[in-house]
Amino acid sequence: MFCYQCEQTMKGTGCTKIGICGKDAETAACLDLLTEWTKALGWYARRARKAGLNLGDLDAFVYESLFTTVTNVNFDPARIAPLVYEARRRLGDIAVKTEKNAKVPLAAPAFSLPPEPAKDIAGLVAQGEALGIEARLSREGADITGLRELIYYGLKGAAAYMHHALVLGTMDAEVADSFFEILAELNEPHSVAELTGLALKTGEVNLKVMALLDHANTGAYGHPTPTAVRITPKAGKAILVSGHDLLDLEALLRQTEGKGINIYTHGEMLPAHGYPELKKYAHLAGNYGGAWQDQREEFDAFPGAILMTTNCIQRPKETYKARIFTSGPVAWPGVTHVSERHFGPVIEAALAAPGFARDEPEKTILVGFGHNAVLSVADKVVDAVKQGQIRRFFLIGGCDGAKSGRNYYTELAQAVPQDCMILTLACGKYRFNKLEFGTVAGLPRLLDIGQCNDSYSAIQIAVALAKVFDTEVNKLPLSIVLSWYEQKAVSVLLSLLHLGITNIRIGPSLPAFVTPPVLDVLVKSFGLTPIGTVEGDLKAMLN
Ligand code: SF4
Ligand code: SF3
Repeated sequence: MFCYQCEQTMKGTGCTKIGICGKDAETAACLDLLTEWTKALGWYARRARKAGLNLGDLDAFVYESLFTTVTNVNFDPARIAPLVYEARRRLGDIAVKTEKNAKVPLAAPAFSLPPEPAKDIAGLVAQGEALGIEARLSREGADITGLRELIYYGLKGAAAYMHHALVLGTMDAEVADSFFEILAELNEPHSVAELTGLALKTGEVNLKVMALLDHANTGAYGHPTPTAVRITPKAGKAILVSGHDLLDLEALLRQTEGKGINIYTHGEMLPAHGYPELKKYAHLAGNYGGAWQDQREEFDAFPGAILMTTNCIQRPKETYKARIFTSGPVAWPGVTHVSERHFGPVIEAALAAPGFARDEPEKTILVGFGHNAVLSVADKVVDAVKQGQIRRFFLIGGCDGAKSGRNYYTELAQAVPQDCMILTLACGKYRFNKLEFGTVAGLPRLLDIGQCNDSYSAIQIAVALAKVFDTEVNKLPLSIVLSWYEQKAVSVLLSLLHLGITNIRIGPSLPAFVTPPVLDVLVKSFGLTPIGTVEGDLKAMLN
């Protein structure tokens, strides 16, 4: 196997025997095979759309396939194989329909299709092994391969967000066509410059997708409002919900109403507490634990059932394997997968578990500072900046992870001067969101904007402030320091670059798939900077 798609990749170069994430070589090969079929499907879909064909729910299938390959989502070849077969079936179907529709004979693609999917998983694994990144590295070299991966990872992240928007009823034909277009281009030969352009286009598409998801979330659940969230348990039976899927959480809240079970959020589900239509459920009791990488200890200690709605799942310990469940694209061999949001088995497991014996003393943190909430106090913020009460804004956010070096983000947040405000989002916030930051100009100094996709909110806030100050985002007193781990962070970064936002700092280490010449382009064009020391970076940002 060879995989270098996430930040914790082995030795910063690539996982070759087993993933640090727990992905084994069989799963990696099946995911590589799915990748190649999805790209080929994209090529045929673009051709069919150009011919004016209606492709039905193909977009939903493509989003699901791409989402499945994101880090820490699906570790189960038995659940990946059906997607490979379905991709093959759909490709054949579209090819036939397009041919039938055509007035002149159509040119065949210039690339070769993956081999006809084998009948069993061992056969699929053998096929996937021959199609991995290594083959392309030796064919196209590190720069081109890395750029193609950058684009593909960005698209995967965008697909995850689009999947969430779609389950809430949002569809968008233009976005679907853009996905097909980018996938199609990944099959074509391209120069470094062309691929860099395609990477920025991927960022543009992801920006649209994040806007759609923002609309879908706020349309379904209202605009988040500042909300104190309990971070200590209450006595009683309990279910812990992790991941990003708000619809899963809502369905579970409905199904557990009146059953005496408290629902706790974990990881990226924390921002759910800010949404009026979710916090109205009295049994949405609080937030438990920290970011994803601490789950094996935290889930072990949690006295109830656990539901993983999206990434990041880690290899479950035997101690809780029977009371952890997956939904949507998430899968782990031997873990019960809940389909169609029928959470009966999760509820039964929660009722069978002991639950929390007593109320712990109440402690809370604040969430719910989406664009609507922040912009409702924009006048106050602008006055405070004009009067010198707020010197600067720091956006410190992104993914958390297990590798050392991430204490940089805690130390940076702590070192930010008292007259500066910190905006945060995604699971990287757990590095500091339970610390006391006090207030500035009568406002909390730490504002939790939401999940990683709520980067859209951060962008809206920055754009609105730039308008009030009659300047551009890059000239605002704003510094952006991102932490990345998986591919959604890649899509967010590409969106920021597409918007022309410069001087972003990124860490804790640089992606293995970005080669020095490509990094050089990003540094020269966008001032993208690897994080350094807290002291040095802070000095530079405050200057
Ligand atoms: Fe390694 Fe990350 Fe790939 Fe897992 S997702 S195999 S940790 S690079
Ligand atoms: Fe975290 Fe996995 Fe990226 Fe939505 S939950 S941010 S790492």
